[in-house]
Amino acid sequence: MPDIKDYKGQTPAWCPGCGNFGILRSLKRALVELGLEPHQVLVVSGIGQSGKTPHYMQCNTFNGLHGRTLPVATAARLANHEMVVIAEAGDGDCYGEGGNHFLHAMRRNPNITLLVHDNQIYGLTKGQASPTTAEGTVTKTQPFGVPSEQLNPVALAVAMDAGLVARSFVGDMEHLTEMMKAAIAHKGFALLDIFQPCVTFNKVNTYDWYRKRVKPVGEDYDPEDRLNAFETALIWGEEIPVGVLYRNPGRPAMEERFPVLAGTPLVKQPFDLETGRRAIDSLAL
Ligand SMILES: Cc1ncc(C[n+]2csc(CCOP(=O)(O)OP(=O)(O)O)c2C)c(N)n1
Ligand code: SF4
Repeated sequence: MPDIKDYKGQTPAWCPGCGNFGILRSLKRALVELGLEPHQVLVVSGIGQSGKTPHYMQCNTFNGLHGRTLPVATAARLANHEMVVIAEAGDGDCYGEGGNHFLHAMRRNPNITLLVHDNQIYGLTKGQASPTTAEGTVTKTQPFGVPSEQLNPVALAVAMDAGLVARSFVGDMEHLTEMMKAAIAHKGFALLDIFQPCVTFNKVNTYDWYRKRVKPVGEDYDPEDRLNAFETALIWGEEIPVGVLYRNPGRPAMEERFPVLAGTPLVKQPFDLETGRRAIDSLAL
């Protein structure tokens, strides 16, 4: 049985009180509770405070370019469909720089879990507005207030018929761990948008701000009712629903659409250098 200590990586350099600590702890707990050993897991990230997560874990890891976590995660999953692939991203990283990849990952539906550390700000670069920063918010680079409308990532994901769409808050680590387990267990693309207070650069969306608003969906909530899920995803204000907001277990995962991936993972298939060389030569102009 795996133990949480098996996943221990470098000591985090996040600010004391940062919401990222709760995400890191919950992820390790979720993996252990699912019985996954570090060698079975790949954690991929882009750039940002969220992007440092792989440094703080002991498993297969890859820290890539800003906004590019999803293409790397998708390619890794196609190369080895036995690997559990977790993509970590910030709200700026995923919904800003990586917005195009976010849309196309939802269309393709690879079996990966996307954890968005949604602190509603660019943390690493010291507090510029991100796509989820509320309109009108004053930041160092938007001294007259953010002029654009706030992106609603969960409504967008329901509209895109993403495999699983969930939201949680680091202030309730039990809930967060359960949501991570549901996202990882889902066969297909799973988005988990996580409210992660940036205690240094976001003085609006604090632990208290979230605590007053987040409200788990009830036991009788049906995540497979897409119209209701869309209405629920649109609720934002004094009350913000959290939980598995939408699920479509019927969509085939990307891997299932390629017959070549049905059996042995590509990384375990024999590689013939001569065939590879001929394929490359045939592409040369
Ligand atoms: C293509 C590109 N644009 C901009 C940057 C500079 N940059 C590094 S981190 C960062 C902000 C990260 O914010 P976010 O993705 O919200 O993550 P957080 O740090 O809040 O976790 C930016 C703009 C970069 N590294 N690459
Ligand atoms: S700047 Fe914000 S997101 Fe970055 S480590 Fe500090 S509290 Fe966390």
